[in-house]
Amino acid sequence: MALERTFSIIKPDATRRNLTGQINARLEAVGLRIVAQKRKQLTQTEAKAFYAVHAARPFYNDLVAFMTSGPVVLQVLEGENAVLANREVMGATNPADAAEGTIRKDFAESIEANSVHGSDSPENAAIEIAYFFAGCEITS
Ligand code: IDP
Ligand code: MG
Repeated sequence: MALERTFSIIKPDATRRNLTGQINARLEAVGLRIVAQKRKQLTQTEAKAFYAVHAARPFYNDLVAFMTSGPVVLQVLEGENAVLANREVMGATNPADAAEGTIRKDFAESIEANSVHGSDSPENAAIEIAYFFAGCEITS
């Protein structure tokens, strides 16, 4: 087991419903520590670049519109196997498939408006963290 960092976003559907604290409590309950956090309105450029891997998918333009439809909360989470631990507490992409007790099962509105983002690998976590946070903004 290794102390690891992952990147998380509380998405606009969740900030709109004032769920930041409830989602943070779920993260902390599974041992993830929020070592950096900031609320931000993403620009089109930022949302497009962040989801560039999905640029060819039919939902890309809708996804960018959704991610810029309101403020998000950008986070760096730290803990044992943080990438996997966060994916587990998030639940499946489609809330209809998400396990009981996961964030997406309990809060997501749809497969698109699914309340949270979490990195899918340590390599992508490092890239995503560096895109939104300077090293001096992250404190263990
Ligand atoms: P993930 O967030 O569980 O890693 P990805 O496949 O990486 O899922 O997709 C990124 C985001 O794109 C999802 O969280 C969701 O907001 C959106 N998305 C994924 N699949 C669909 C879809 O079929 N329709 C609409 N939006 C989707
Ligand atoms: Mg993903």
